[in-house]
Amino acid sequence: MIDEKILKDIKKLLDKAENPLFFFDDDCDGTCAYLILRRYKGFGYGVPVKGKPELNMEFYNKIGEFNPDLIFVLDKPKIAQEFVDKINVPIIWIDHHPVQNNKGIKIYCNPLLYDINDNRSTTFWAHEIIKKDMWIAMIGCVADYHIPYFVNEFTKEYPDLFPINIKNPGEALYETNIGKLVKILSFNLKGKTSEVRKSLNCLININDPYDILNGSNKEGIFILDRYEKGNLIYIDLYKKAIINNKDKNFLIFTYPDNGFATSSELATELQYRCPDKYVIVGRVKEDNVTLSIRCNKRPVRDILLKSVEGLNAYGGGHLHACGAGVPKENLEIFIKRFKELALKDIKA
Ligand SMILES: [Mn+2]
Repeated sequence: MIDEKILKDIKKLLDKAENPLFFFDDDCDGTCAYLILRRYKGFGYGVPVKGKPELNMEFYNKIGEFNPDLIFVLDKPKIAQEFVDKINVPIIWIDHHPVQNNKGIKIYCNPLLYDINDNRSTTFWAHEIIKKDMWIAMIGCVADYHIPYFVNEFTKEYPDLFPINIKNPGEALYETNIGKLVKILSFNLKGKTSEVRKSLNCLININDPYDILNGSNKEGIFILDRYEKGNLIYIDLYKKAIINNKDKNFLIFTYPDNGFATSSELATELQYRCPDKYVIVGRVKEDNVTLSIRCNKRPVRDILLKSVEGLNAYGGGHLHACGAGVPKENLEIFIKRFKELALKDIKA
């Protein structure tokens, strides 16, 4: 468990900051963590970090552009040491991916430092720090397949967003309005940078989740509208993936890039609907395939890491949910290795 003092110290630094800058992973967890901190502070620039798991020198120009006095890095598994070394501004890194050994981080807030089984989401820790915007905290936690301890309090306030009988994260995602909000938020984080920025600005200003669900003000309408456009693409891909679903142990589905990267959401939902299978969803863009891999029944990260060896590929993430990038020409061999290793685990 992360020490109360660390959480308090982070809040103090945020309170004192005159120009905080937030780098955050552009998924639901990273974004909700950002929203919780940013809404509390009332100002500060936010930079979504897309794609690659590392915050690296590509983002160095943001320091000169915004001239921050405090930097948050949220939900990014890695920060290039060179990036840390070159910056003369304190960095607070809140994350829940495998522990890294960077030097020069002011506060490294990662539950895995204290308990190898505690990988509660970045959003969860942001909420522990701020203790506000519980509805945003619920969205980020449920998106990361975790039901936080404050669920009962939340249900009392919003019974129709999260009914009392919901006990597991899969149900929470696919049978509740909080789950719908996860999808709404996720789809708003995709697409053109300028559109994503508009969505984020709306989310900073919305105080009631029903404004989104019912589209009852102009921010809510904008968010709902972008969601509905994305959802058409999503449903189409989902149907194709399910039709291809013949194998007993594996559900493997790839689709060509269409500017709407939704492998992660697809993989998570397919895993919920097909809990006995290893799920691999890949988006093919030019010569590369970006993969989302899920297996709730068995750990899958080691299988992934072994399968990418020597293939000019990368992979990583959580034990039961991870991602990888594989050159298209190596996809077949990757899948073959992955299946062999997974079948060994099934038989064991
Ligand atoms: Mn996360």
